Amino acid sequence: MAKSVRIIGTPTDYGANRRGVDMGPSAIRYGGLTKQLEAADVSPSDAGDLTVPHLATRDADAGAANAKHINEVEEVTTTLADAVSDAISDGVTPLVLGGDHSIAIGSMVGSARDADIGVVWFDAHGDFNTPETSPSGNVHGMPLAAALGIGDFEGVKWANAPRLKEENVAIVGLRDVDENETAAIHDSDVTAYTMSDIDERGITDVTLDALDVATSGTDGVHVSLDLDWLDPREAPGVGTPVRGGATYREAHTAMELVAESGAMRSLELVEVNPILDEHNETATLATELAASAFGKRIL
Ligand SMILES: [Mn+2]
Repeated sequence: MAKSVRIIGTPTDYGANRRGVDMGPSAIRYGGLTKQLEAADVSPSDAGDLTVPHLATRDADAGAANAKHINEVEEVTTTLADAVSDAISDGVTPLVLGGDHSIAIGSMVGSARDADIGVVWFDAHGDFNTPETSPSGNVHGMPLAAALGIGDFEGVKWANAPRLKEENVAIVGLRDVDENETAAIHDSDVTAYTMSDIDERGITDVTLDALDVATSGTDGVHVSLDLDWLDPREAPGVGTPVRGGATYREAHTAMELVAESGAMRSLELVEVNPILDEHNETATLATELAASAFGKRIL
């Protein structure tokens, strides 16, 4: 029987510094997501988009300067956590479409609600800032710290995903990390692989190690794919592109290994920004990578 997948659109840009990433879910759907998933022999159903708060005067109402729009981010992630948890309870794999990367807090909290989970985090950035350390105050640079209970998020309670352990979190593909983040990652039990590690050891070894970290003693893995993990030549439609990223084949190989592990409990595709994209190629690439993560093969 084909594996069932529930598509959950989360059209928000409250965590980001560039507008437009809230249109990511539409762009990814338009990029052929359903067809790609069917080619991976899974059975997709689309739950539509979650309701996201609308602010008429967005910039004037930014909330705390060191954690912008924290109340809106809290609302979105709380709604998303329930949607992810409900999908898993229904025996369906949630596929979350962002939206900026702040939504990952909700995905992880929801995925961890009734299980011990690991996380593999494909990203150019550490996403390990806190309101105390963030240079920008944009929450999309903070979701890993938040979900691990690191940092003071203005008393917001979603920051605690009590069943997510640092030793089960692996970041893959780092190449742009703030000084404070470097210290925080070193001080934690999170495992981090940089692009240099991928250069030296190859994507297969690094991804298999990351999956070992995330599956060790857990019930399953949340896979968080920030499209800025890829090189901007492959994925130009992202808010914070950084040169020297994963190639097209490296990204597919990593997702194929995720599928082979059989451990993926939930998946999210984030930071696709159609306003910054070229002919929707980043969104289309996201649909292809999702298919690989769900088991699509060349032969
Ligand atoms: Mn990110």
